Amino acid sequence: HVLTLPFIARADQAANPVAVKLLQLMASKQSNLCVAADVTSASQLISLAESTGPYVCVFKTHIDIVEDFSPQLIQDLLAVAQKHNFLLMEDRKFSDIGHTVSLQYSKGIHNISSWADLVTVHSVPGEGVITGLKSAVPNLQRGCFIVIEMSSAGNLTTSSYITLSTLSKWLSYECVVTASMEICEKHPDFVAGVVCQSPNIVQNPGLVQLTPGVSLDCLNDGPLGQQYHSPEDIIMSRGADIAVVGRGITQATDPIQAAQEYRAKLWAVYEKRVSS
Ligand code: BMP
Repeated sequence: HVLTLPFIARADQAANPVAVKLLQLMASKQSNLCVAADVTSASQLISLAESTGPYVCVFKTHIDIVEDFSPQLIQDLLAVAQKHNFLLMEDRKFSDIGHTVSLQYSKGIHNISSWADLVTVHSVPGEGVITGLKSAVPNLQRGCFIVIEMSSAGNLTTSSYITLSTLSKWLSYECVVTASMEICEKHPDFVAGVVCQSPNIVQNPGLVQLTPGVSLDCLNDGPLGQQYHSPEDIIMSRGADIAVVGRGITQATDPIQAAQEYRAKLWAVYEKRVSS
């Protein structure tokens, strides 16, 4: 079963080269922690990468929120990624037609395809969104994560309240998951994994499940809609391979200590999972 298979064994079964590298890196670094670096200045971004870098497998950015963005920031980010051995994920959530996403990926001031090992993409536009992204990076080792379920309250991707009266909602949810997984299977060279909240969506051991909404201290962020779960819940019950932690680390009094604590707790639950 996927959930009890160690990352290193799954690396042999991954088709996307970034997924192979990621699973190997997770095993060697003993980290299944992704930090969500939702900060708005270049200096904050670099100092967060420097301080949390030793403890993460993936450093996830929203590069369009950085107010003083410059190409130098990317050079600095790449240097820190190399120094601390983590991958860069730009959480762009591409969601347009293939032609447009290929331009959003490889053009503009952020030139995402030139530096981000991984990007996120919504499956809503259909397969063309993947072919569009792929067409922009014919000679680069790049990968994407398809967003299938979201962590936010009231999102339209949940099956958690299945009753007879919501049967049609459940059926449409099932269709979205199935169709999204079909896209994954059609593009194994480019799809590294999925972003979701439930176990059993990922059946292929070569795909990685990334799950946001993790906190040791909070259950939600009030009216903004984020919903949090514990490391135990996210790894054991929800099937996460990588847990995404944002404010739990970025807004901690001591982000280094918080990153160490999240890494240790998340890794311990993973070890429990594979030995069960
Ligand atoms: P935080 O832990 O501070 O709530 O941050 C969560 C991060 O994960 C954010 O960067 C957000 O964009 C991302 N995310 C999420 O919260 N839920 C999803 O379903 C998908 C996401 O990418």
